[in-house]
Amino acid sequence: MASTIYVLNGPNLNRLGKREPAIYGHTTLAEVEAMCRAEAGGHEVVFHQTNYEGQLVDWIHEATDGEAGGIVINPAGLSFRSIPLLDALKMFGGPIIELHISNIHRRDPIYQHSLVSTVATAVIAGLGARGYGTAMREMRAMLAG
Ligand code: DHK
Repeated sequence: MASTIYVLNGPNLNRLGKREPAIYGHTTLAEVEAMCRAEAGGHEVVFHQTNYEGQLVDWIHEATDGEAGGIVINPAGLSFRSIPLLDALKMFGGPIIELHISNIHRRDPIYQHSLVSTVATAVIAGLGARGYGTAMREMRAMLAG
């Protein structure tokens, strides 16, 4: 049976589509979820979004304990300062793709250093919401070995 891919989204991403569309576009989170499921290639997808750091940590523990194949994560604002999130990801044994809709390296300095990038297998930033589809395709390739 194909392994499970966790797609996890951090704070404020529930507002996609109406949140700073000049930066994040007009695609809604529901449309992002549909894109991820369409690109899953037979893998089960567990798709979540939360505005709470501890909930994200709990889902990473769930993925770890459940031996999920891989994690695609947009940590949003938690990318830059969350040690608990970083520590949880360090316990996950599979590939991790960090995703940012915007190119964080062209933004304000507070957005330019992601702690999550220190444990991510790969980082996608700046492709807009399409980056989720890219991440799913690359995760499939990683899991196919
Ligand atoms: C999303 C957020 O909510 C911001 O806090 C990050 C990221 C960028 C994104 O581009 O998806 O800085």
